[in-house]
Amino acid sequence: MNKERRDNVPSITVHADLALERVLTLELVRVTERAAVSAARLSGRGNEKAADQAAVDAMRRELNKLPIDGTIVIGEGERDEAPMLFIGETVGNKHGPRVDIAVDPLEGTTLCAKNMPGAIATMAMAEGGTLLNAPDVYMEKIAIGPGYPIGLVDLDAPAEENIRRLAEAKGVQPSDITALILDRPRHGDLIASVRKVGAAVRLITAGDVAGVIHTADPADTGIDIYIGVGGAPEGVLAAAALRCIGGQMQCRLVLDTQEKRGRAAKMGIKDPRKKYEIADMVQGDCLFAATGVTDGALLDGVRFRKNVIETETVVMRSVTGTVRWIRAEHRQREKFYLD
Ligand code: VTB
Repeated sequence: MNKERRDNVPSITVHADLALERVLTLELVRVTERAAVSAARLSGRGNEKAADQAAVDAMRRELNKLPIDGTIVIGEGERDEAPMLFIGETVGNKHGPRVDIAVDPLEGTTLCAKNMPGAIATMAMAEGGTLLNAPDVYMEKIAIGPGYPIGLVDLDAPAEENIRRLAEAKGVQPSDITALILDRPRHGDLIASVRKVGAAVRLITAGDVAGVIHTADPADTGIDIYIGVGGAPEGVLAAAALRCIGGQMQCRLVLDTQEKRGRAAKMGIKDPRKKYEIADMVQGDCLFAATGVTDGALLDGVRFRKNVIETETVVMRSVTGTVRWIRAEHRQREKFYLD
C-alpha cells in the first residue's frame, strides 16, 4: 500500500479505555453460548430448576475465565438465598476492568422446560457502578423503538393515550399499532384498554427481555410498543439492549410492601417510586448479548447435530451501536461439559 493510501485508511486504533470492551464483546458471546447450550440440553424435560441450574453453572464457569473484575448486580437472587451468581458475587479473573454484570442465564425457564419458543440465555456488562442494582421484584415497563420524540409515551399516561400518540407520530391509525403484553391476569385492564382504542395485542407467556427488544424494529417484528409489569431484572437487561440499539423505555419498581422497600433500600434505592429512564438504569457504556435456547422470534435455538452444536447469538455494544448476529458451529463438545 502506498503512503498516501495508507494515510487515508481510517485508524482502527481505539482509545485505550475502550479497547478492552471491544475485545469483551466476543467474550460475552462465549458466555451466553455456553449457558444456552447447557440449558438447551435439558429443554422439553419439564424440569425448570435443572435447566436453570445448568445455565447458571455454565455461565458462572465462563464468567470466571474473563479478564474482568466483575460484580453481579442483577443475578439469580439475593445473597442470603446463596444461589450461584447471586447479587454481589464477584466474577472474573480480576485482571481487567471493574465491571457490573447483569445475568439471566435462562430467561424463560418455563419456555425451556416445555420446549416452547423464546427461551434465551442473556447478560449485560457495563462499567463498574453504572447498572441499576434492582431487587428481584416486579417492574412496570413501557418501551418503544428508536426514531420517536423523547417522552412521546409515558409510563403514567393511560394506555389509550400512549397508543394514540404513538400512532400519530408513526403516521398511522391506532388500529395499525400492535402492543406486546405478557399474558397475565394482572394485565386484564391494560389489554382491554389497548384493544378499546383499536390496537392489536400480541400476548406472550414469558420472555419480556426479547419482547422489549422487538420494539426496536417494528417493520420486522410487527411490535410497536411493549407495555406491562414484568420482572425488574429483565427490565434492566432490556434497558441495556435498548441503550445499544436505541429506543425509549420507562420503568418503575413495584415496591408495594415494606419488605420490598427495605430490600430495595439496602441496594441503594432511595426513592421507591422513581421513574427510571434507560440512562438511569444503564448509566454508561454497556455490552449486551443473548443466545437462543429454544427457537424464537428473536433468535434460533440451539441445534444438536451429529458432530456440531449450532448456536445463534445477538451481541450489541452501546459505544458504537454495533449489533452482531453470530451463528456459531461448535465442534468441540467437551467445552460444554455436557453429560
Ligand atoms: C417476566 C417474563 C419472564 O418473569 O419478566 C416474568 O418476561 C415476570 O414474572 O420471562 P411473572 O412470571 O411472575 O409474571 C419471567 O416469566 C421469567 O420468570
